[in-house]
Amino acid sequence: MEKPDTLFSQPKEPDPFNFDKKVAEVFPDMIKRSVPGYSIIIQHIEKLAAKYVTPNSLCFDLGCSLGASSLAMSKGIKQSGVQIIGIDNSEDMLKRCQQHINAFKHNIPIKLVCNDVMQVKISNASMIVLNFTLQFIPKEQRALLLNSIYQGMNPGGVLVLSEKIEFEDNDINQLMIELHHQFKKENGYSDLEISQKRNALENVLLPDTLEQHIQRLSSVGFSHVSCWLQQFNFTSLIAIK
Ligand code: GEK
Repeated sequence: MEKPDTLFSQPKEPDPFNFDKKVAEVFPDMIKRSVPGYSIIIQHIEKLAAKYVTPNSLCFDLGCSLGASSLAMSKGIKQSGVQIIGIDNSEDMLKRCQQHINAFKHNIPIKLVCNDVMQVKISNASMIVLNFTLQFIPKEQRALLLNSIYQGMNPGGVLVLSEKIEFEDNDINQLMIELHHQFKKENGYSDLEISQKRNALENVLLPDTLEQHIQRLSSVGFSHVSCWLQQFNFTSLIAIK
């Protein structure tokens, strides 16, 4: 039974959001109730792994949290000689991730590394997942990270990039925020929880627009780029080298 997320249910001092032990404990419940489309994205990471992962290559899960995307890739991979590398800079998340990986049956080896994704050397990759991680990287470093992903990827490799987005049109932006908050309320979060979490994420999670993502992916060199899923202000893109 998943531990329910009640981290923002009581009034508290505003503190920037941090991926600490308390967040790690409730993370599966938190992400499902907060991120529209999350479960569909995880299901399709499995399907994309089945299609794109090639023999004797590496798969990277950058900002792996508790390993949901790594486990999805491992379920989908049909090829031999493949290794999955999960990277996260939160020790608390990775400790719990290791417990998840040990608890779930998986045929493909998954190695976990505690590091900043900006420091990771990527090579021989046929699939890379950035599932709601780029939004936490300083904006001026995002093109650098995508460039190192592109350079370390084999031709024909796939990147799945999922993000919270903002909209240039103010009315649409407001509407999407409202629809997202309604989604959270329907999932049992109170107005207090929604507003305290929103304050904690201010200046920590910095969204780009969909157009900025597409432009950045194209300018680092990806040949085929498209959004394949969007619900309100949450989206997932696919980029093929
Ligand atoms: C999933 N992908 O379940 N280096 C390494 N890790 C980082 C960095 C960084 N610079 N910045 C943030 N993180 C997962 C969900 S959660 C998304 C990803 C969310 C890590 C951070 O510690 C956290 O575990 C993860 O990125 C973001 O498919 O909570 O909205």
